[in-house]
Amino acid sequence: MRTTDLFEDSLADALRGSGLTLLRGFALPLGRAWLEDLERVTNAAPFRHMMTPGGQRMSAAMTNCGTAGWVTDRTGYRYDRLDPDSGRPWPAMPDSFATLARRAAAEAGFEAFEPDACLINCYLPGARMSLHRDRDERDYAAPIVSVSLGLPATFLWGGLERVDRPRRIPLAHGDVVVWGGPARLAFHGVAPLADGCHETLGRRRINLTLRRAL
Ligand code: MD3
Ligand code: FE
Repeated sequence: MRTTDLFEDSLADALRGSGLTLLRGFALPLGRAWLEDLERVTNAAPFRHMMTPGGQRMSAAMTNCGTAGWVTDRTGYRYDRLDPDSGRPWPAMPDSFATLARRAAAEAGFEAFEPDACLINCYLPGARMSLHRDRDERDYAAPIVSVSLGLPATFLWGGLERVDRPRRIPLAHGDVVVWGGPARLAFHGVAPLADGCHETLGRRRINLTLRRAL
């Protein structure tokens, strides 16, 4: 559709040189094996609504795989090698996840990206993520690769200051975003998820972020 093309063209202009690379449909087609890997991880380490240091439950449910996982509780945010719910290490990162992340990072100009952490967010209709920066990782030189699955969402991309008005970027099933360089410490969030039903994932959105944490 022509209006879509115009939107995508002006978005591409805004993204040029920003450090944010949008790879539409890069994760398509997702092999069956890929979704089975995801299910294996979420069976071993089920989604849970973590507590923020301020005492609020997060509206997106989360889990992790990899050497380290991102966690929040009353004491703060951190990467932890153990799942606090089970006391065991997080499930290993499936090769299929690391391979996709490496290919996407290379496409965006980041060679030799080796993720050691994968945060998996699950949004039901109404769930959101408020504006924040990802700054619990040790080395900001590594990019973050995000894979969107299931229901579409509106991604909010702010500037380097909290007050910068965020740009709204629609993300659909299979879209991959790579953030690095000047965009690495940008404020970002997710608008409340609209209701709907995705043909393979049902009434939810799942987002994976592959990171170099340790
Ligand atoms: C921009 N997740 O888990 S991923 C998060 O869709 C998170 O679930 C969102 O923000 C989600 O921390 C957005 C895209 C993303 C990830 C990291 C970024 C965007 C970013 C780091 C810097 C700038
Ligand atoms: Fe984030």
